[in-house]
Amino acid sequence: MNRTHSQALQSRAEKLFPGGVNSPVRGFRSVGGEPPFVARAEGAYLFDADGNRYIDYFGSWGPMILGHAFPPVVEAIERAARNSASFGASTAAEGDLAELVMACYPAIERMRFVSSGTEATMSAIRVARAATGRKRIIKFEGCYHGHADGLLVKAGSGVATLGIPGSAGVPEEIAQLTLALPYNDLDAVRAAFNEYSGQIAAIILEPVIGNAGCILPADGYLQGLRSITAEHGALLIVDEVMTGFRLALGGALELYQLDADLVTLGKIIGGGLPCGAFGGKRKFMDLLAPLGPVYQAGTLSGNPLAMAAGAATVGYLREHAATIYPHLEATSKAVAEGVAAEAQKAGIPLTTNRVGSMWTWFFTSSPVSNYEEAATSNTATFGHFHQAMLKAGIWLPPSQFEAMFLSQAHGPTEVASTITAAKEALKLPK
Ligand code: HOZ
Repeated sequence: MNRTHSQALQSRAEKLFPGGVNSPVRGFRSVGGEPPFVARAEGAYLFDADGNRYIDYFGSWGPMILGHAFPPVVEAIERAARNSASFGASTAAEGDLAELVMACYPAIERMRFVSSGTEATMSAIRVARAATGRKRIIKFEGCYHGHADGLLVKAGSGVATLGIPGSAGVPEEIAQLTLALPYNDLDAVRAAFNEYSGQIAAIILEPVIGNAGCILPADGYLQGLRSITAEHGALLIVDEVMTGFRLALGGALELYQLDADLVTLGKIIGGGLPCGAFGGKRKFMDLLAPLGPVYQAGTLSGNPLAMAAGAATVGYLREHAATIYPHLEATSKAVAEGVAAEAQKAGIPLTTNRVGSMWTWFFTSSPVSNYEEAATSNTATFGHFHQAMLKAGIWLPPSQFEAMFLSQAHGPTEVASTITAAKEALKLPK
């Protein structure tokens, strides 16, 4: 596979950006090999600067559920752009997307748009602290909620990928306010509420972890968190940046019949443009300025292009939910189980965790129900697998600790090519 142009672009990027990238996991440091530079994408396929074609299994890390350059989304962005890219003033488009979101998320009575998932989680925590007058928060090991200071404690995604225990530059005083507990362990949560009685403002979690690889909640775990927070007067913040509109139209809240005080959204909600949102119970959201004392703002919040792309995406999902979600489920099941069967034939220990169109192949024989177990994966084997798949034209997320995603544009052809490629890629060097 010729990668001459990508290599030249990488050399230039290394002179411009730390590590040659604008977001750490894109650097391929944990899997080895050189990252191709993307020139364009269509449907289920990415095309690099040298014209090589890849089946895309990371979908811009989640947003591209309808496939790349999906015509209704492209047209909506084009239409909006003709009216100018930004106003910094209210538009009808914000209400259009908000109504769609609220129709899918009954837990959201009021919401606010921001420009990223990081802003959404950071703002939701500020609201929770204001609502309770408490400082501490609970998060779970391996969950990633963006890169705000207090949320990088034992975080997943690039933090786990690069083996950074916390982040330099985060003051200890801030990190200490975050209690990082093992996921899927209600006793640990009860113990923390006893130890820090009256001090915990909120629990924030990924209802299905995507940022330590895909890790599912045990039966009753999410409901358990809901009861514990209610009992202790703390808020439950469900971070659906990754799972929102992906696991179901109403995300994990719908799938697991869960209620939340606050919900954070990103990725799919912007149809591939920079967009996030947080929302929830009115009594909490009305604490925000200009109604209340919690300050939060953004020049590009509710950006008209992002609103248009988001409304085209969520609107399409809503209209076609009855066919899209079963298709995503069937295609993901076929590829996830097909590759797992090849690993079994090759005698390679592999644990597959999947819910809908989100999954991870962990190179370990043990079940994976929390970050500690995910960390038993053989990351060198994952790196070998990743490189071999890329050479065969299959682009997986470049980390053992990220989830795979597919889109409505993936189908039996892509599944068959992926399984064939995996059969070869799983021939590991002795
Ligand atoms: N934090 C993102 C994955 N969980 C990575 C974003 C990116 O590198 O684009």
